[in-house]
Amino acid sequence: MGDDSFMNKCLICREEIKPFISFGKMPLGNGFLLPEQFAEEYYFDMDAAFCSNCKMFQLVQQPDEEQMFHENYAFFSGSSVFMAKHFQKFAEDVIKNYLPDDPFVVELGSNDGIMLKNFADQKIRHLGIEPSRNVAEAAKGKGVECVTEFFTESLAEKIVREKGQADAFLAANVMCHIPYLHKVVKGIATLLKPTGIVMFEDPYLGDVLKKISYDQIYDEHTFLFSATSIQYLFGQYGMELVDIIPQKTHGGSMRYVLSNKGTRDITEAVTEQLSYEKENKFDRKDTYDNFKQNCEKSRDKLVELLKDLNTQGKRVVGYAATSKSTTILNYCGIGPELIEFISDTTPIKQGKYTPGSHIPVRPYSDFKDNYPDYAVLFAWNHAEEIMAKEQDFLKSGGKWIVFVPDVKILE
Ligand code: DWN
Ligand code: SAH
Repeated sequence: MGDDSFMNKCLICREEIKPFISFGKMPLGNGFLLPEQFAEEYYFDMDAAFCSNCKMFQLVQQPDEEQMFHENYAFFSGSSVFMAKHFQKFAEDVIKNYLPDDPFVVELGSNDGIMLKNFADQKIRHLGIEPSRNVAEAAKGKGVECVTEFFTESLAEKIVREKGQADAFLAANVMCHIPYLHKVVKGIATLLKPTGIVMFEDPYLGDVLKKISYDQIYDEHTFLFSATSIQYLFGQYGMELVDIIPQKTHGGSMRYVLSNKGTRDITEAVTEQLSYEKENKFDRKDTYDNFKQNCEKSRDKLVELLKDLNTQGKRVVGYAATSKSTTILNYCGIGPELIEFISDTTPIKQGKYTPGSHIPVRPYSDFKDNYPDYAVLFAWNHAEEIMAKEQDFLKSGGKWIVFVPDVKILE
C-alpha cells in the first residue's frame, strides 16, 4: 500500500482513474501494413477511462507519437470534398470575424493544408505545424508554409522570436490527439497575442455517448472533449471559453472558441452547453457503464449481421479504410472471412492490409467495377457525401450496412 505505481493517473489533473471499458489489444488505427509486417505488428491495450475530478474522457495507455505520426502517415485530409468545403467556411469565419489588419495565423496539425490553403490563397501570413512529413509536403505543394515538427513550448518560443505572436491559433482534429495537453496549452499561451483567439474542433464526447460511435476511440484519439473538460484545462492558464459551436463533421464535433479571460464577451451557448452536460450526466459513472453495455450490444449485432450474410453467401465489402474502422474490426473480431476487401481512395493505403484484422485494402475501382451485394460504410461520418455519389451502387441492387447509431441494413 502507499505505492501508486500501479495506479493510472488522469493526464490532465493527475487524480487516480480506473478504466471502465477495455477494447482489448489494438493495433495503430492508421497502421496499414504488408503481409511481411504481420508478425511484427504493434499492439497496445486500449482501455478508456473517465476522470471524475476534471471530467476528461481519455485513453489509459497510448503508443508513442512518433509511431503514429511520421513520413508515411496514411490520412490525407483532402480525401473528403465536403471537409475541404467545411475548412473553407471555417477559414472565412476566422478571417471575417476574428482577424485584425496584417494578421498571423498558426494551425496545429495542418496535414495537407486543407485549412491553411484558404489563408495562403489570400496572402495571409500563416504557419502550419505538422510532424507527418508526407502530408506536410503535400501542403507545401499548395503554397502553404509549415514546419515539420511536433508542437512544443520551445517551438512556440521559436515561432514568436522569428515571426511574432499569432492573432489566431487554429486546430482541427488534433488537440484530442496529444496526451501532453498542459504543454500544448502553455505553448499556446506563449504563442498567442494577448488579444488573440484560439479556435479548435474535435469529436464531441456527447455525440459519441449518444450515437454509440465507439469507433471514435482509437490510438490517435487520446481524449474525447466536452465543454466542461476544456473549460477546466484552459482555465488553469488564464483562458476561458467564449463560444462553442456544434459541428456536423466527423459524426458530431464541437468547435471551442477561447481567449484570455476578460478580453471577450461570453456567448450564452457556453453556459447552455455546460448546463447540458450536467443535465445529461456526463459526470456520472452510470453514463459510462451504460455506454459500455451499448458498445457490447452494437458489437454483437454487427457480428451477427455479417455472419448471417456470410451464411447466405452474399458478397460484403467495406467502404473506406478509416482509422475508426480499426477499432470496429478488432473489437468485433471481423476479418477477411466476413469482409472481402475494403475500398479506399488513398493511394498509400491501397495494396496494404487493415491493422490487426488484415483485410485487403483495394482501390476504389475494385468497388465501382464489380459492385458487391453489401457495403459496410466505415466512413459513416461522410455518409452525405458518399451517398450522393454512389447512386449506381443502389441501382445495381447493392445495400449499405451502417452501425452508427444503430446496426442496420439501409433499405
Ligand atoms: O482525427 C482524425 C480524422 C480527422 O481523420 C485522424 N486521427 C485520422 C482520420 O480519421 P479517419 O481515417 O477515420 O477519417 P475519415 O475522414 O472518416 O476517413 C478517411 C478515409 O476514407 C480515407 O482513407 C479516404 C476514405 N474515403 C473514401 O475511400 N471514399 C473517404 C471518402 C469521403 C470517400 O468518398
Ligand atoms: N487538421 C486535419 C488533420 C487531422 S489528423 C483535419 O482535421 O483533417 C491529425 C493531424 O495532426 C495529423 O496530420 C498529425 O500528423 C498531426 N499531429 C499529431 N500530433 C501532433 C502534434 N503534437 N503537433 C502538431 N501536429 C500533430
